[in-house]
Amino acid sequence: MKPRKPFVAVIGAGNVGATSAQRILEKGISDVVLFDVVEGMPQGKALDLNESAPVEGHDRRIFGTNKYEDIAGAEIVVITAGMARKPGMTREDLLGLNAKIIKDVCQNVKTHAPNSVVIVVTNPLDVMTYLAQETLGFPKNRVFGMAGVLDTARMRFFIAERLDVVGKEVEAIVLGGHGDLMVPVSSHTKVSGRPVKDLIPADELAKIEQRTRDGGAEVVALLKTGSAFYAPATSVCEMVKAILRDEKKVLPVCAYLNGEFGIKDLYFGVPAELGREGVRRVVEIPLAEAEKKQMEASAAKVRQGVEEILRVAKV
Ligand code: TXD
Repeated sequence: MKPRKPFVAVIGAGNVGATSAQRILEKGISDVVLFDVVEGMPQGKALDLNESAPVEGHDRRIFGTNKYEDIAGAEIVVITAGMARKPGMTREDLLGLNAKIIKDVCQNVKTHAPNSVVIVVTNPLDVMTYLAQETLGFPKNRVFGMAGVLDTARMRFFIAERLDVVGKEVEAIVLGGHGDLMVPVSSHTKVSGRPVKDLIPADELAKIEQRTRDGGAEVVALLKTGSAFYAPATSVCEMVKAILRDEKKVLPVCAYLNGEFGIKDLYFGVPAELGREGVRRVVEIPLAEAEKKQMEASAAKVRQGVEEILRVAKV
């Protein structure tokens, strides 16, 4: 049996990859091909997930594989292959380790799924997305990264928890690089239509913003053996759905910038409209002066990482 088109290929069947696959199947979005280099592991997880379908009541199928030929025809390729952080590690510590993996994966994606839309998840996210596009050579709107949906979800939860409301009532957006300098845009944050600044005192809001920046590390410190995967997988699934269903939905995405927000030749977290062809356009929103400065600092840090990767990976 083969996956029914349009289907999604997930590269890396670890925590984020397998959980993303689970979400895609259980929400009935598409069939999935799950690839990993570890023999038997993607096949085992696929079998386990297929066996859940009768109880879950969906009709989607997943196929586990160690052969890149099986991703041929995928509409979307989600790349989660690579190392995750351990306590005390920054995302940047993963740079050299994951660069090799991303290059290998992307060479294979280029050969076997040349028309796909590619979502990069591997950290350090903004730099790996840049490297992925360089290696793939695909149009830049067909290669982008997942981080902003996750960072924003974290901020929405922290605000919802503080105000004792449901998370979906909180509208927020976190932009910039997926690192310590990410930019929670409180000037655009609203709860049931009301500006958050009218609901939470400034000093408490600043703490929530900082907790958002440290959101990944907070989970890593508790888990000790790896990093977050439930909320990351939900975020991947949200992007996959927007693309496959051509929703033209605006989400915070690590997209290629060519002058937008005053930034050039960089993959960076910005609001972007997603549809079947990938990023349809970057949506520029007005920012407060302080937020603009934070965006500049974050972009400078991502650029440093890109320069390092170009040296290390010799693209
Ligand atoms: O917001 C975000 N972008 C992120 C990113 C949120 C959460 C996790 N983030 C990063 O995703 C994390 O820092 C890692 O770099 C990746 C994957 O995290 P995950 O938690 O899923 O890591 P695992 O469980 O260790 O899984 C990684 C899998 C594992 O099964 C390896 O066998 C596989 O990657 N792997 C490979 N697959 C294919 N090809 C190659 N070369 C390869 N090397 C390892």
